[in-house]
Amino acid sequence: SKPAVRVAVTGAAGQIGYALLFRIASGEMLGKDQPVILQLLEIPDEKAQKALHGVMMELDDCAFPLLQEVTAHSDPMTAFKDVDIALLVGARPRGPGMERKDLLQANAQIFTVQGKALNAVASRNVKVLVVGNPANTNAYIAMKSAPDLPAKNFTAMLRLDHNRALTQLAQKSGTAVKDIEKLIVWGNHSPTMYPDIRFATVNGESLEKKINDDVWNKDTFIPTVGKRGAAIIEARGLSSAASAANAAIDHVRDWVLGSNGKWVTMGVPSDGSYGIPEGVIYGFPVTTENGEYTIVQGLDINDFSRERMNKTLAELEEERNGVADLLK
Ligand code: NAX
Repeated sequence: SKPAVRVAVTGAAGQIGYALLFRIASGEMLGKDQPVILQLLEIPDEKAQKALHGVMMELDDCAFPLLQEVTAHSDPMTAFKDVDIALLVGARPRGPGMERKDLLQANAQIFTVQGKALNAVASRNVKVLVVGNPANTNAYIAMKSAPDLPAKNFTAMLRLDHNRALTQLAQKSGTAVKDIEKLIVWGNHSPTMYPDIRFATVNGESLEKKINDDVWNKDTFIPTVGKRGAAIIEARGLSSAASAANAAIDHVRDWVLGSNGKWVTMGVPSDGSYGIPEGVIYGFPVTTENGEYTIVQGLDINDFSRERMNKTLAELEEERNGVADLLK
């Protein structure tokens, strides 16, 4: 059988971790013929480590045929040793009275340390997905902290936004999600993101024409996708977890196994495409093949789209400026 792939997951005792680990171990992320080793990181705190061991007991109790080994860590230098894939889920949540700037700084510290650890000990071709918020800026910090690794291997999760948008579109148009293609979510994983339906098709026909409701697009669709995370918190009393884990599985599966020509949204370091400054981790339409993604080129950007794309870019640049001192 194939040699095992080493997968690190941080924040492994958290709620996304709980929805994610069992699906990785069952082969839904890397394939039903791909053995995996899980290297799980949690904070050293006794309660977190105890909870992590509880999750590992449950992993044992699933007797997953593909799960070769599971290890628990409190130090990224051991957790990331030789990993091929790193899912950076753990992050500092916003506490009471915490300002956005404090949140950025606290997370910048975590992702500096983790970026350096990846740089030191991970596989030289490690694929990194940052889920922990602010995801794009955390990915940027980790990338900048890992100068010996390929920058293109640092990505942020926009796939949940993409999937949320797909279902909104399918419901509005009375079509099936599986038939919708060429949807894009540009920019930051935050309410400023821009879900762009101009190129989307359903069974090859223009979805925008089929829906034919510009007011719905601007006043309902775009804000609904942008505020979906808050709506879930309002309804559930907890933030999205199963859907976030599902999106992480989708992101990595497509990256590793290929999207078969389909467009998917990934937060990736810009190469300057569409006027987005190089290095900014930004949601782009990509196709994936042979373990590499390629940004879809040649799309026409109209005034409305440019304005939206600039707005979400401005927020990312502001976040980056807020942590610039830590990256010197
Ligand atoms: P939880 O608070 O349930 O779990 C997070 C876990 O991470 C905790 O167990 C904590 O001990 C651990 N942790 C914190 N700092 C760590 C560190 N330095 N190293 C290792 N572990 C650490 O949060 P959960 O609901 O699982 O969400 C995790 C992150 O995902 C949050 O930052 C959240 O905002 C973010 N999300 C991102 C989404 C996206 O689309 N990009 C959507 C869902 C989610 O909101």
